[in-house]
Amino acid sequence: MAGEFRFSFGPWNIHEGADPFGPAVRDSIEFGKKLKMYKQLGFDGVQFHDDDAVPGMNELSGEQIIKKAKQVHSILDDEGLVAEFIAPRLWEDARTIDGAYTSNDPSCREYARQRTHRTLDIANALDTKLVVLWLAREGTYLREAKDSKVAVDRIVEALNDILAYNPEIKVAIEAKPNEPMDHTYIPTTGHAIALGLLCDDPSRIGANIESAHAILAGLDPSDEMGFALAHKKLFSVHLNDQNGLKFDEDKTFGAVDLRRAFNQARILDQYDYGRGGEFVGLDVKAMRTQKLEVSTKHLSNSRAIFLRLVELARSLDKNRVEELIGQRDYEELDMLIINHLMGK
Ligand code: GLO
Ligand code: MG
Repeated sequence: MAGEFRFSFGPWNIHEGADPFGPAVRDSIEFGKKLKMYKQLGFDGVQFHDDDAVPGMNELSGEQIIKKAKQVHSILDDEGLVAEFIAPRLWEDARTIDGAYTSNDPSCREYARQRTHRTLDIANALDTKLVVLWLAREGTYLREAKDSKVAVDRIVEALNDILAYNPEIKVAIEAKPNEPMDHTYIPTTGHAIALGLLCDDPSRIGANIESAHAILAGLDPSDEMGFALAHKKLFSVHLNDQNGLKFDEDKTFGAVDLRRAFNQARILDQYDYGRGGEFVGLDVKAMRTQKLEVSTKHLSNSRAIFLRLVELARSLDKNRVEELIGQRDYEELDMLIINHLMGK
């Protein structure tokens, strides 16, 4: 039955529409108001950057940070919401200009370590055991600027530090091949999982697969999901869509390539994604043209499209699929899928 999935998104997915070439076009919605929208839109989980939960955290003491995070926890309780994960925002501070864990400057790497400890304190206060690491600036604009072998060693060191700081924490690495960097060190799910194997407790390192990031790496997101599922490493997903190789668009799930989205919904449903408490997470942006009053449709639409595609995956004539696979008649299988998606 479609509907057994739990959905999440991050407060940054309700946004003002600024892009690198133009300012905000919508008023900001205050955090408390955003939280009130979750249930109305059909969502139960909140994804957090550390400073979404505790704004201005670099100016606060460790104790103050924990106190503020606990207040957020009680607001979540009041709204009937839970925190899905916390992600350290390691790409805005001046000390992360040249990367965080892979910075060439030891004092900047130490900043990243300390900041991550505070993130873990926030995770604890918000009662989530999952940390997402989008390694935004762990890469280069210029290949000769860093040593790629040393960079991987340093990321492993940072992961081991996280594992040691809180033995209950699991880390979902959100691989992305580019943007803001030219090249990153952990561009795909395969890299993320292999990285985990170098760590002190590989069982606690997995992946958060974002559809658009896989597409930007020239890969099919559902195959990336299959790879992670085979390794029991699919800790979270960031569903969205992407129109070819350009900037990271974070479009509504299924809005570009319905069949590609169908295959993601299908594999997640087929292998009981969510049974272990995983959320169907979205990472989608409203178009800049959208007016404030209707600037959350990308969220409810993505959710509705996902559920509709799950229904389609379930109603697909599986015997016929098997038969056509047996006959190796993939042209007919192609038509079967297309007809099914077209409601025939
Ligand atoms: C950017 C990423 C970003 C992360 C978020 C959580 O490309 O998708 O939005 O998902 O910061 O770490
Ligand atoms: Mg993402």
